[in-house]
Amino acid sequence: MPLDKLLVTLGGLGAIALIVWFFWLWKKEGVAAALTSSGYQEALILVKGGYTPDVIVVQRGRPVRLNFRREETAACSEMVIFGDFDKSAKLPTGETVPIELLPDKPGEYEFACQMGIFRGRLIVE
Ligand SMILES: [Cu+2]
Repeated sequence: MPLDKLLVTLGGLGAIALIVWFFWLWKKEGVAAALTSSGYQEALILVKGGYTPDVIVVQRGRPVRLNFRREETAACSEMVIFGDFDKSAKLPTGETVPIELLPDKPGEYEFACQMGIFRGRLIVE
């Protein structure tokens, strides 16, 4: 195949890939926390084999309350740690444990179990 034809073919394939990605694969990441009447941005996070949801989106400058509910007994998820906010909490099985944060800078902040196996992210916009 001559070089110019090859380039046109490759260009066409690239355009198709871009279109497929844009329409079918691209979606906004994460779950937005709900603003409650108390002024908190709240989200419930299920802890079972990981965090569900594992990406939570909040707005900066408003207090955030993340309610962790652990529904397993595996030692791995015993604690949740927010290193950037210097916060951690024990998560007894079957209890809902709130973690309150005040994110004042936009960015992405990781949270994880004590061994760093389960991971999630808090996106501050
Ligand atoms: Cu762990």
